[in-house]
Amino acid sequence: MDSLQTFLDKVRAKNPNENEFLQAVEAVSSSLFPFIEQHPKYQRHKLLERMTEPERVVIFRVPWVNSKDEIEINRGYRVQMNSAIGPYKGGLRFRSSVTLSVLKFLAFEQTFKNSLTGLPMGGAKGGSDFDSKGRPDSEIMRFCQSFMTELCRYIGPDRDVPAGDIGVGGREIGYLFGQYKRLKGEFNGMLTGKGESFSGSLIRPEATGYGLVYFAEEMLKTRKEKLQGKTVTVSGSGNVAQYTVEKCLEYGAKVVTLSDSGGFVYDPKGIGKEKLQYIMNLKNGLRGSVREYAKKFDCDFVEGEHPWKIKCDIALPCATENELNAEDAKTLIANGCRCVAEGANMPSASEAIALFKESDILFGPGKAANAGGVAVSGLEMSQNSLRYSWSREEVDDRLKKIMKNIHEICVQYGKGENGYIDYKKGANIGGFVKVADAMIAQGIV
Ligand code: NDP
Ligand code: 2IT
Repeated sequence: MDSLQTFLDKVRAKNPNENEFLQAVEAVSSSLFPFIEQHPKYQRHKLLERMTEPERVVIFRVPWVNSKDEIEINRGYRVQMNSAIGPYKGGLRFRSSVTLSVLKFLAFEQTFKNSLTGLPMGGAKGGSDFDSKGRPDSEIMRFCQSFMTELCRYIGPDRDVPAGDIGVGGREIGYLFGQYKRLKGEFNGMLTGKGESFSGSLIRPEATGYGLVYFAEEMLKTRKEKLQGKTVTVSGSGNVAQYTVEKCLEYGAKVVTLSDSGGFVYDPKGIGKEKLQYIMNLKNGLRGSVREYAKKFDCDFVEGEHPWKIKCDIALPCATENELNAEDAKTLIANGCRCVAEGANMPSASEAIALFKESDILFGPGKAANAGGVAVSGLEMSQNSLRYSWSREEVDDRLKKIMKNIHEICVQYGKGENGYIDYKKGANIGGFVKVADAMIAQGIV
């Protein structure tokens, strides 16, 4: 078996300039190498070498015609990373900054995350460098139709099941579903996050944010604390952030920030139910700026910055990767923050995570803390196979149990002799074991 350094050198040489992907691989393998060294049964099989090589990557042209009768060309992707434990599963991201490196990091993380849910789902991610901001629905529909015209060859309910991510919500999933059905003549569960009226699961829109808060509450419990009465900073203002705020309010916490690509708002009075409804109306569909919130509710908008300098007990990054760096971590720690749980994928830089650990702060990595979204996607797949739908209570109850179980797995593999729970280590090892066992059982494929 190669040393960690030799392994990483080879991955770097094979994937030059893929910074996000390399960052994720480094973070995961630094947890896994010591574990594999202690467990000889995982050593001969080149598992990490195989897990860092996607089973398949599809890159395709997405041509379409905009409202000014101009032709636009976007690039579409699907990274099918690992199918050891189930059909490929993972979201689609539509954003101008989408690259192969970003989607490879997300597909790699997804493999471990999906394993942690306990449901039979492999890892994948896809998307396009298309940005819907400022575009009419008719353009978004035409783009989605062109994207699906190619993607439909590679997906299916037993093959690969995409869902939403940044820039892809219920509207986009609806258009994508309609085009797949038309092309294939099949009404099936090839996408999750579908509308309630066409076999989507209840609670799927809420699931990532709700699951994050359930997970954070479990983390706090290990220190005999709870969310009630705590001050929380949240970044982002999209799907994950919105339902994170909703559940925080239900648990009696006070949320004082939200952000978007333009900056953040600080509302020391707290973002209550009505203000949250304003944010939902502002961001969903037309995708306005949170600057409007600051004007409407007479509070501060800080342009071009993240909310981590605001004093809080708990920080929940819910926007995007690398939005919380080492400086931010130092500020959070100095201001008395005691718990950071990631709603976004890889929002914290590696140096920030190391600082949290050094300072004995609870840190919940995305692959564990935000797994509620894909978990309810998995439950949507189950319901579609059954041709049946469960009630809100039933799905929410299953979601809670899954988040609790993921927390237990993190404790099982991450608790050190000094009692500190290293959730990053626990999630990486806990996610790895099931995929590794399945890969070994299935031979060299
Ligand atoms: P949305 O598109 O609904 O919202 C994204 C939010 O993040 C928006 O407020 C957006 O601002 C902001 N944002 C995006 N890029 C940047 C940036 N570079 N700097 C600052 N803000 C930015 O996406 P989601 O809420 O679905 O996704 C948020 C995060 O959660 C992502 O990391 C995603 O991978 C992760 N995630 C999502 C899941 C899901 O089920 N949707 C499941 C698990 C994780 P603006 O409005 O200005 O674009
Ligand atoms: O990052 C994620 O877990 C998601 N965007 C959700 C994926 C899914 O298939 O529901």
